[in-house]
Amino acid sequence: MFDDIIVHHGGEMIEVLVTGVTGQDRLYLAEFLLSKGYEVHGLRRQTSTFNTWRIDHIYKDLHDADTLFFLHFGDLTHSEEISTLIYNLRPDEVYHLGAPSQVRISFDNPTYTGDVTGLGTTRLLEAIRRSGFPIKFYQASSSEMFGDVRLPLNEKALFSPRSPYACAKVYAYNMVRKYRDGYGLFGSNGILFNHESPRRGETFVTRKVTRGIANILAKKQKVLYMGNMDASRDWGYAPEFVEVMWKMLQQKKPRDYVIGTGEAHSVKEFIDVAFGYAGLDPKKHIKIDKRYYRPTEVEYLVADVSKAKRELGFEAKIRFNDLVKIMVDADMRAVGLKPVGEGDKVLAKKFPKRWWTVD
Ligand code: NAP
Ligand code: F7E
Repeated sequence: MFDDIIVHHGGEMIEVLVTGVTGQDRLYLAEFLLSKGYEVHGLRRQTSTFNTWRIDHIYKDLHDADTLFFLHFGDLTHSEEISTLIYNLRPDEVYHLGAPSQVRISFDNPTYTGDVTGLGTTRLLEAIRRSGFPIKFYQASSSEMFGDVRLPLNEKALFSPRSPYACAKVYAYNMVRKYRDGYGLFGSNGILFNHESPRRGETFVTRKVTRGIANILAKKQKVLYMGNMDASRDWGYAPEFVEVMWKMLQQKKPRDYVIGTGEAHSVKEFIDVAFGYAGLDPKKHIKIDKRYYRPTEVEYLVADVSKAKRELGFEAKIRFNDLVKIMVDADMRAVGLKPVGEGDKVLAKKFPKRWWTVD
């Protein structure tokens, strides 16, 4: 936790723009920045139906005098909208989290992925450069950029992307570095390994499993169809990861950082621990559906977080077993069941002063 750092400078409110606002990280980040006294502006795409239910608890009527949270329509594929927003808002910090983030789906939508995730980043960087404003920029880079390497990965490791998603992220990562070197932009890449929470999208593997368990217990579902259960990931807890995004932009110099827990576990282990915690036998409920396999898979990823530990004081508090329990408890609660409760106890013990709302 970084409660010690003061966020107001020169007596003025610090304004930030967070691209997208409905995703897992954006929501935690918005809550975190609001708790720090920032004025937060979120970029959202135009939709015909309401899609902001996830932010209802922090959204107030615009006419309330104490409102610090604002939403703006805009799409990362539109240069003009992005430039106008940057120019009109003149934010102090931009957290660029907006991207179609499902790796499997990026194989079906490679050009859209490149446009939003790759070029969308360049649109933002160019808008900042042209504005001439001294805006700090956080880029949501990803461990997927490394590809399939069976060693702990740090900031010096080479990239070997294995999906359209990862290729687009490598392009965006490099553009941030070019704008930093060429134009003096304060731009940092956070190379984040998988981070999860009860707010994780329902199609990502961890949430798919914990939600599936809750549905099985609630007798709404019997079978859970899974893809490659041998793949391993370094899974951390999202609220801790968004705090460190902010911390990166409070450093004297912009740098790139790998963030993870330093432990890898397989999908099969996740399933076994989660089902066991909920008192279920996975053999009775799990089936394989090869449609969830990827044309090129990343089988193993684990972080070496030495630099972030040394320079940012980052060390993940929530490890694999606790993460599983937190997520299963939350999904049981979501379907109206009484949670097992160990996840809730972990949260109360490790984060007595939480800035995020309990799911
Ligand atoms: P997420 O829940 O999938 O959220 C993605 C967000 O991007 C959504 O709010 C989405 O808006 C927005 N978006 C997509 N296309 C857009 C467009 N054309 N214009 C504006 N917004 C658009 O992702 P997350 O897990 O919070 O991750 C946040 C960022 O970190 C992403 O860039 C992701 O690639 C990166 N990342 C995530 C992880 C992880 O483990 N979570 C790890 C490394 C990096 P809609 O709601 O309108 O679709
Ligand atoms: O898959 C395997 C799957 O979709 C994890 C994104 O936030 O983190 C995320 O990308 C692993 C893969 O996340 C199913 O094949 C097995 O090996 O939860 P995932 P991801 O692909 O690691 C990175 C860091 C990002 O940057 C991304 O934006 O699990 N797996 N069975 C499955 N995956 C899914 N989704 N569904 C299955 O049924």
